[in-house]
Amino acid sequence: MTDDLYAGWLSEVLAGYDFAEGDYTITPLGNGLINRTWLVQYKLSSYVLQRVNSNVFTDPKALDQNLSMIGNWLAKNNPAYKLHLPIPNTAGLTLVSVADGHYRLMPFAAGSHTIDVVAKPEQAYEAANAFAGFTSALSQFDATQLHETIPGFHNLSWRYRQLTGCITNAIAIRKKVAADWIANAEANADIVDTYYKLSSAGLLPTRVMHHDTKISNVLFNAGGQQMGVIDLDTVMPGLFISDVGDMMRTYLSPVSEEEQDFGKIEVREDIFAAIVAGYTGSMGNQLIALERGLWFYAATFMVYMQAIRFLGDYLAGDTYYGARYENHNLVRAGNQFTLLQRLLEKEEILKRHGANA
Ligand code: GN1
Ligand code: MG
Repeated sequence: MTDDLYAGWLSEVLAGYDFAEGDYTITPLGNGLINRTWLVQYKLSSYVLQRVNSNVFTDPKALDQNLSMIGNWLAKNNPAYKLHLPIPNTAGLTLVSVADGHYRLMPFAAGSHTIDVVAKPEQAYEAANAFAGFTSALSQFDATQLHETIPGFHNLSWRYRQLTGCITNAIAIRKKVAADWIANAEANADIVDTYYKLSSAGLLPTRVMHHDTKISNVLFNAGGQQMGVIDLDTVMPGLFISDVGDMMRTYLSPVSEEEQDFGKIEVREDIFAAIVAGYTGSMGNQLIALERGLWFYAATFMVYMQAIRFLGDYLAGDTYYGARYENHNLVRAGNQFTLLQRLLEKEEILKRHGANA
């Protein structure tokens, strides 16, 4: 069945959908770091049940409101675009609160599957097409109406200040063990300066961005074509560099942020080109010249941000991401700083791929 810890809460939530106990099975799903997710099979249908991590999403109602604003707008203005939004329970609620926390139930898209690693450029192309398709479907929706579900989430100036605070407050031993990576963060802080200039100039359009574009958040059909995007909690107003950059961060290397052997980290140029082509495929006519000049920067921006988030969490005692082994978040940070290095080594050639878009 499922983690016993949650079993009682899950059946309470499902009772609100009139799912009778005994008529469904529950199995854990996915490997996200933040929310807990289960697959529910009820009679002949499948659903995704998720518990919102309210340490991270401190205002779950804001998250729920964002999705209903988007859902209502799409139903009226762009019904052909399909999103897998939470289903109302018998009381009409799409966010179900029980004593343990807040839950949502989403339909599981029939015939879909997800993948964990980008094995070939076609997959990167399809994913980029899916995320650009999402932003494009909502291009006439006023993104500034959306709540920032995590304030400052992709604000690199703020993330850098957060790191500085973590360095100041860290216990001596952790600060010492992390010294090389702290130096690395400081040595690459020009990425923060560029972000500051870009964001304060106010020339980049505010768009509806997904903010978590890892490949496991894309649905694929049996033929390998994308069927849309999932995991919508971090959908917020944002900048082009977030979604494009997070795809680069998570697709370019054949190994993930969890890899401990940094020698395996590399940047695959054909994947970079496929992300650019896939994104342009759905958003090409909407991107402004400034955005089209930022493909490479987007990659460095997101890799650097993730590196300092892991580093900051290590210094703060692993309170955000958790750690499954000693120094886990330091290893994750080192992995991302290594990926940044591999990217910077290929700056010229990658910029050429971007210029061809
Ligand atoms: C978190 O929970 P998950 O794995 O979808 C994080 C992302 C990070 C990612 C790194 C709300 O996403 O920003 O990129 O871990 N989400 C939040 O694996 O912090
Ligand atoms: Mg997520």
